[in-house]
This record gives sequence, structure tokens and C-alpha cells, in this order.
Amino acid sequence: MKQLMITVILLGSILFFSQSNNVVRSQNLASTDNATLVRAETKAERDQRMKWWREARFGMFIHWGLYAVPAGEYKGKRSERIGEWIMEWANIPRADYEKFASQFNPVKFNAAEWVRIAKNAGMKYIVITSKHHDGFAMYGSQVSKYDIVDATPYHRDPIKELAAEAKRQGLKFCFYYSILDWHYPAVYVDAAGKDPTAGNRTTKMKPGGKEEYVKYMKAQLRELIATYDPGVLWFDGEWQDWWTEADGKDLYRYVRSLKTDIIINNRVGKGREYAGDFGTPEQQIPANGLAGVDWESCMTMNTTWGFKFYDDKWKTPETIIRNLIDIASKGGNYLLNVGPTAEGQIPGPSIERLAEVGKWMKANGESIYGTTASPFATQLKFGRATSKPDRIYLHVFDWPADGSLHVPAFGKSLKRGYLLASPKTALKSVESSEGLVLQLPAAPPDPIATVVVLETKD
Ligand code: JFZ
Repeated sequence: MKQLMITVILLGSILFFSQSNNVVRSQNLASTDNATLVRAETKAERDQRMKWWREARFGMFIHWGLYAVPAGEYKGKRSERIGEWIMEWANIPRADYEKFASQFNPVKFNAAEWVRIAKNAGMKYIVITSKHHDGFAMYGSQVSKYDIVDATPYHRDPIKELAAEAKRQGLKFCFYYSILDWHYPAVYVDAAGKDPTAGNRTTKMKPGGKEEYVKYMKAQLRELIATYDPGVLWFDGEWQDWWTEADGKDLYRYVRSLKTDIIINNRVGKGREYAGDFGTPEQQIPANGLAGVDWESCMTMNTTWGFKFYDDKWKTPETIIRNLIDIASKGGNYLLNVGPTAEGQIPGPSIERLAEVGKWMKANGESIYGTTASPFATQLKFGRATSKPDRIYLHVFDWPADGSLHVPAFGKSLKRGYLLASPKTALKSVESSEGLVLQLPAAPPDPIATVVVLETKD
């Protein structure tokens, strides 16, 4: 019996390793252990689980919490730092920070409108902060009184409406959840000049506190999964000394046991690169993507995640659209943030930018959704590329002055080339050993990014 079991386990892991799509992943303990801890997952099963997420390419991040009340200013003090960290940079004791709850009354919140804004931008999923570092639950939690239903004059659960509305409009609904918690009683700060109950980058845990806190987190995660059925759990705040890789694996396994096909980011464990199901580069696009692993770049549209009323350093629509293309061309997803106000409104400049992205996505979305990374060995001089089995999409950022677009060889021959906007007009082309020269119109139909389709044959 025992021998049989060992054989089964060995065969299982050989199968897992041989099917694992790359060396990096199989070298990583978290991904292999996690999978075997839940139950051995084959590559096909994993591909199935990741399918919707890989095809989606574009999601909305929502940082919404009590920090929207001070909105970046406390006792007259402003900062260049991010808004949701105000409890840290303004050194606000727990008892004072709690008072923001009585001022949090998002009467202008409209779930249908938020989801419509995301959907019209071309986004396929939403990731909202269920609990950020400040420890405040933005949903109706039964295991804490420090939540939106119990502690604010709003007395309602906006997350329920948002989850239902996302489902209605066909977007996946997902949660951010912080492991770092500046409000939990067993957690304290031990740093020069800091109040022991304020926010801090690093925290300490009272003896025996972690076990109790992990139980609390698990109870909240159980509520989140049972009530709102999230597609992704996006952990954060894992860099605390008291949080270990083993804790991360245990939490990963716990969450998967509650919902087998859920997707979990890497910040559940200590390794920012490979623990969990996907990597999370923040405010940056890795030059060559992340080889062999799923990944998602999260980014702000101005310089903060949580709302700050005076942050007006907005990215242009061109930058945002080109970032989305750049990320897709490297095989990643783009999680683009909005920071709603304490009244429940997405800032106007965010809405305007998302509408611009939406216009572009409406015309060019097929060059993003369900694509894989660029087939070219080096980055194109004129822009970016994505691919599908029978075609390549070229995203032209820099329009050729003489109208001749030089495309390096891509190992297949060309069936037909055309502008995505005018599929009936074949572009004149000359093939050579160096590649392809396409004759484009004199002016770019879309100066942000014009998409050229290359239908290919093997
Ligand atoms: C984290 C959060 O802290 C931040 O508030 C936001 O939610 C972002 C998406 O994720 O970003 C970090 C992570 C680590 C540090 C700072 C910001 N750090 O270690 O100083």
C-alpha cells in the first residue's frame, strides 16, 4: 500500500514536471508545491484555469478605502507619497485613523456606472481592494466591526452591488487583499519616531498573534469567496518579517481549497517573482516580459493608487494605450488603476482617459484580446507586435516617412497584409530574405497606434 502510494506520488510529480511549461516554474517551490498540495495539476488543467485571464489582457484595479477621506492631506500636511499609505507617512495612530470611517459615506457610488466605465474601456475584469494595509474591510464582514457596513454612515455593502453588476455586464470580479494589516490588535509598529499603532512599512507581531491573525484572514477570505465568488485573489503586503514562504503556501492552498479554479498572484508568498500563479511587476513593464510565467503589470494613471485630490500628474491616453500594447506584445496583462473618492466617484480625468482607451480598443481590440507575445526576436523599431496562430498584428507607433514599413523576417510567409481598419484593401508588399516591406498610406490613420494585420501561412 505504502509503496503504491509512493509510486503514485512519484509518477504524479514526474508528470507535473514534464508537463510544466518551463524550467523556471518547475524550479520554483511555490508553484509546484502549491499545485501538488492542492492536488496535482497538469499543464492542461492549469491552462484551463488560466484561460480567461490570459485572454483578457486588460483589467481595472480599484483602490478604494478610508484613505479616500483624507485624500492625501492630514492636518494640513501633503505628501508626494501614495494616498493609501497616509496612515504610514502622516504617522496616524489607529484610534485617529478609525475616525475616517464616520466620514466615509459614498452616496454617489453607482455600481452599474463603475462597471460600464471599465467595460467601455475594453477591460475584462475588475480587482478591488477588499482590505488594504489599513485593515478596513470595504465589504460587510461578519468577523470584524471595522468594515463599511458596521463602521460608516453608509451602512451598506457596495461590493455586493459591484460583484452582481460585474457579473451582469460580463466582467470577472476579483479581490485585492492585504496580508499587512495596520489595524489588527496583535500587530504593532516598533520604529523611531513612529506611533506604535500607526502605519509602517514593516510591522511586528505580538507573541502568539500570528496564529490568531491567520485565522482571522482565513475567515475573511472564506467570506469573500463564499459571498462574491472572485476570479482572482490578489494578495499584497507579504514582505513583513513575520510572514514566511510556508505561510504563503498554506494560504495559497487554503484559498484554492475554497475555490479550485481561482487564480492567485505571487504576493501570497515571499518571492515576488514566481510564487503563486502570476507575477506582478508594479508601475513598470519588464523590458522582455517575464519569461515562461504569467504576469500582469499594475499601474496608476496619475501617481497614486488611493485617491489624492491634488494629484494631477496624469498619463496621456497615448501613453496608456501604448503601455497596454507594449504589455500585450510581451505576453502580459495590464491592470490599470482608478482611485475613487469617499463619495464614491471615479475621478473625471480617469474616466476621460478610459473612454479614449475604449475608443481605441473598440476598433483594435482583436489585436490585443487572446493574443500571445510578439513573434519577433527583437523589439520592432516602429512599434510592437502580437500574434495569433494564423496572423500577426503590427502596432505602428512611428509611421514611416516614406510610407515603407520594414518588417523583419518572422519565419512564415505572408498570405495577405492590410490595415485592421480597412480589411478589404490589401497592402502592396515585397518579401525578401530580410523580411517584408509593406507600402502604407502617407499618413497614419491612428497616430497613437495603427494596426496592420499580417495573415500568415506556414
Ligand atoms: C503595494 C501597496 O503597498 C500599494 O499601496 C498598492 O496597493 C500597490 C498596488 O501594491 O505596493 C507597494 C509594495 C511594497 C512597497 C510599496 C508599495 N514597499 O515595500 O515599500
